[in-house]
Formats: sequence, C-alpha cells, structure tokens
Amino acid sequence: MEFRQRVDEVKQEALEACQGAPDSQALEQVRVKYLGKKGSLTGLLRGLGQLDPEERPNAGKLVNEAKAEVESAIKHRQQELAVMEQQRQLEAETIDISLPGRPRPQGTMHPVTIVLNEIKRIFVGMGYSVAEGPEVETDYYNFEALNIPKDHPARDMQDTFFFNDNLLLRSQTSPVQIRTMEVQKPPVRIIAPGKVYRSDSDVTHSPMFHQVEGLLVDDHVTFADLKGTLQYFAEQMFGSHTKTRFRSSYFPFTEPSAEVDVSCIMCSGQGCRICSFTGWLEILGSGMVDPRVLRMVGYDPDEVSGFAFGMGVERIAMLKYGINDIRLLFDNDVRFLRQFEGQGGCC
Ligand code: 2U9
Repeated sequence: MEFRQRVDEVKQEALEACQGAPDSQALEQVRVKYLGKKGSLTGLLRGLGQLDPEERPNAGKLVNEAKAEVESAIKHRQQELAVMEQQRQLEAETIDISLPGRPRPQGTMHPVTIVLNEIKRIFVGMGYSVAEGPEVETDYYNFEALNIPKDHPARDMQDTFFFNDNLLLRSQTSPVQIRTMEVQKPPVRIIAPGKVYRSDSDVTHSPMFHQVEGLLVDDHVTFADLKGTLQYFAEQMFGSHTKTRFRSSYFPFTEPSAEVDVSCIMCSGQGCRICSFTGWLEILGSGMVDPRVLRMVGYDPDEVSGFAFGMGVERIAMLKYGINDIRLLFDNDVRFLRQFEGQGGCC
C-alpha cells in the first residue's frame, strides 16, 4: 500500500475515533493510540527511515500534517466534551426548589413575657413611660427613701438578700421611681417593670419574680385618679366586665393605702375554688404616695401629690391562665410553654 494511502487511512480512523469518543477518558485513549509514543501516527514517522531518501521529506510532511489535523480534532472534541460534561453535572446537581422546606422548631412567648408586654401596652396607652434601673441596689434606695428606716418593722415584711450592710438585691422596683424623681420634676408618669428578689419560696412565691410598679405625680392628683386608672387597667387586662374592689391596707410608702381585688375571672364573682368562694382575687397594692417620700426626693407635698401601685407579674399570669404552681413559670418545660403558642404576638 502506498505510504500516502496508509497515512490517510490511519488519519481517517483517528478522526472517526475522536468524534466517537463519548467522554474525556475515551478521548485520552484515542490520543495515546494515535499520537502517543507507541501511537500509530508516531509509528509512521518512525518508519520514514525505511522509505527511499527522496520520498522521505514529502512523506514526513504528510504524517506531520495528519498529526496536526488529529491534534486539532482532539482539541475540538475536548471542548465539546467539556461543555457536555458540565451540562451533565449541572443537571445532576440541580436543586428542586419546589420541594417544601423542613420546618424549624420555633419557640413561643413565655407567659410572663406575654403578661409583662400586655401591662406595658395598657399603661403606655395611658401616656406612661417605661423606666428601668439596677437590680443591685443600696439600702437607701430600697428602704430609706421609701420611708422604711433601719429597725422599722416594715423591713421584716419581706426577707431581703444582702451582699453587705449597704448593698442588696432590690426587693421591689420602687428604687427606680425614687431615682426618676431625683432627676425629673413633676409631672411624672412612669411604670417600672423588672426582676425583684426576696428570700421566699413555695407554690405561690419565688426568690426571683417580676414586678411592675407605677407612679404618677402631678398637681391635684387624688385617690379618684388612682381608682379610675386601676379600674381601666383591670378591664383591659381581664375583660370589660371586670369589677374592682379597694380594701384599705398599709404600706410604709403610701398613705392611704389599698389592696385591689378584681371580680373572679373564673366565676365572674359567683364564688369558686380559685377565689376561695369570695368572688374576688387580689391583684395589686396601691396608695397615695406618702408625703415623706415626696419630700425625700425634693418635691413639695403641698404643691404636688401622687399615687403609686405595684403588682407581681407572675401572680397576674397565674390568675389569667389558671396556673396553680409558680414554679411552672421557671421550669421551662416545653410541654408547659407550648400551651402559650400563638399568644402575645410575635417575639
Ligand atoms: C414610690 C412610692 C410608692 C409602690 C407600691 C405596692 C403598693 C404593693 C406589692 C404588690 C405585690 C408588691 O409584688 S408584690 O408583692 N406592691 O402592694 N407597691 S404601692 O409604691 C410606691 C413605689 C415607689 C416612690
């Protein structure tokens, strides 16, 4: 067979093999088979020596041209295969965005947070500001400024956690109101929500609980203002049919003082186990700010008067949701907490 024909045949065979290579691995085998060290086109170059000397240059040119054509065909096929392989990979890795997502477990609002937010909403709606202060307090702000001097029997009304003679964990949020009045002239209209601490623990008491106290000081503030404010609060908190009852009481920082009951939210005042068959539930304490407290912060009790009130948030939550053990509010058992799902809006 003539040399030119032999070169053509091998080249043709190589070009067809190139085109038929299904992937880059097969294409590499084609390259090795025809252009590798022991490849057939390389073999033809080596065989040039057996030709007549005058035929060699032409024959060499022919083989080199055939090699170049096959190399170019391999390159071309390589590009084609790269595109195809990428396409195949993209299809295999495609994310099905129509698949529904896996739902993540979502927390719920804690009942104390729900009630705390509700109390804030009601008083902010009446024009009160929210004030906060430190939980570690001095004896002066927690007791002295509230008309509870050392050795006063009222100091025994609650067991306080002391760090030393002067520093303590606040047993009420009243220091916040004292601090506010020290830096602000009347009118003052604030609520002070926050954690308070008392050495007390049973089904209705916890050593840490949340209080909201309120204070309003202005010209001509009367007990009637206090009654109207707390009646409105009770209706907003427990429903528009709720009645209130003011029973006279004693607090060192208010005079006169009153404990406030609402008509039982379980039996609407008919009498049931929850209200011990009285028809009433105690929800807070209140009174007119004692003139001595006003004087202590530099106010003139002949010029201004004020009312104050205080409530335990856990107690309100227990009444509102029928919870009979305060510890449920602190255990964080999800089976308990899930019962408040969907209440209190978004976190
Ligand atoms: C200032 C003046 C007066 C806040 C008040 C009460 C009555 C009260 C209790 C309710 C349940 C505490 O959490 S509880 O145990 N509080 O009965 N608190 S009047 O009076 C103030 C506060 C600040 C300057």
